[in-house]
Amino acid sequence: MRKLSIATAVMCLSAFSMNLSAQTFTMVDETLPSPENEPAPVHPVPSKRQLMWNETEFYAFFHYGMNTYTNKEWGNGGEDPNTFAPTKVPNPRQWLTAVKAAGMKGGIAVVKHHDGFCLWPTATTTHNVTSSSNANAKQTNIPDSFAVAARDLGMKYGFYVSPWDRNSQYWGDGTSNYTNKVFLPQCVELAKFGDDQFEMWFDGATGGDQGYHGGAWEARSISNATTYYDVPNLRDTVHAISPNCVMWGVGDEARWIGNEQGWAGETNWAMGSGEYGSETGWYWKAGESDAKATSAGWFWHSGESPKSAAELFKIYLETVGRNATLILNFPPDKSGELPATDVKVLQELGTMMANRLGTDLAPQAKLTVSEERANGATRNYAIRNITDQDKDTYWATNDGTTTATITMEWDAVRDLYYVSLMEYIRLGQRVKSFTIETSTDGEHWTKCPATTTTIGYKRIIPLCGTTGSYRPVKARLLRITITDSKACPTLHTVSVY
Ligand code: FUL
Repeated sequence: MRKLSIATAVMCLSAFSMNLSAQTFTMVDETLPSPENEPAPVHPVPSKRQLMWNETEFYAFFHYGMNTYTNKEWGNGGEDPNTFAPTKVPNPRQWLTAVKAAGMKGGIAVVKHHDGFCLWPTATTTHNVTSSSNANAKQTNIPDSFAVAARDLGMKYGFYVSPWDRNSQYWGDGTSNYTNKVFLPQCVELAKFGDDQFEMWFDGATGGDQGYHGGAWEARSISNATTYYDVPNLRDTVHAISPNCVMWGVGDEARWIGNEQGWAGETNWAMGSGEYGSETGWYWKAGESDAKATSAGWFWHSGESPKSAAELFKIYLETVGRNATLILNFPPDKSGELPATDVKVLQELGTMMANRLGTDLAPQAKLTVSEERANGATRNYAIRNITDQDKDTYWATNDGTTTATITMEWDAVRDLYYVSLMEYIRLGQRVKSFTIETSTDGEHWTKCPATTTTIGYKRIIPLCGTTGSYRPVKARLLRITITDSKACPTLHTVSVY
């Protein structure tokens, strides 16, 4: 964004005072050239915390709590605290270590589900771990041990705290007591477990059959979550403590992708709602896909088994590879640890990720491009920027050019499987369509059959045309043609595997 020079601002000010025409007065003009010649942003653009959140890409969900011991998915809130009886002290370090092996960069721990039982000693309710007579429960403080382990392992972390609370006498009682006495203070307690949290997860579920509600055993509901939970205040309060914490769902800073099956639309805008988003959305709200890695439910259930590494890799391609983040659920069992079968599949997934997406061939390719934007005073927009692994550099065309061709050429025919593209989303999501073609000789080209519309933060295209197979295309050249863009395209990374 460029600021007007003082002289220009003064001229505008005098014009403003002469004819009082407010329309002619503006302090920011994105059409004036800047010394760096940076392209003007295409709004909306992500906030700093939304950008950092997107970079987390692939992280785990851990559903653990009262339901682990009742074999339920939704408790009614009337559960006896003694039912929460871990056979060992719950071990978040083991959870995070296991998912790190699969290439995940962080995790979100459920610390209060809809049954209202809190997995930390809290001043807001007696329905918490300290009320269980089990010795391991008394040593349980999930937010604390989860945050400590995450920092030790160099991972990002956050908490799922259910707004809907079927234990609380106050929830849905027609007053603001629940929000002011229970929910907001709980979020504050959780924010204080670390000012470096990346996401707080607020589920949208509200209402259902009878809940305990302090003994009332009523079916209750609320009509508007945003006003009931006083969301603007909630957001500001949490951000004042943990400034980079994206408030998911009810918090409105990132969106649910619209299904729990682990896929996003091939066309997927970071604005709007659902699997596909909306090209014309007014504010930035990128998609997160929540998916189960196991067969039974979000919580652990006896007899369940994990999906195979190949199935999980396909989910990764259809979410992270389609401009969404992936939060993949692995439920700890009654011992408070992830079962050995889950740990094994996570290791297999890690090996598969390294084998399939670990060696980028793009830096070795000769690059040619139809146009490079004119240099700024200290920065350039050269095509080589897309392979330098520096997220602050990018390639762009000049203003007014919304189509472009990038060709990569290797010294010999290679087996190519995937192309990964990333827009420089600090300047907004811009590309509307592109094509990918490969060639062995530079004369005959074959178009990749995958749908190639939006890119966004990241798009991974399987060159064989389908996410379900792992088949190479033999090629010495690869051509990316951007066929439509909202403004000059800006790409910061292209990788080829
Ligand atoms: C849903 C909840 O109702 C489920 O129990 C689970 O926590 C899932 C991730 O979100 O809306």
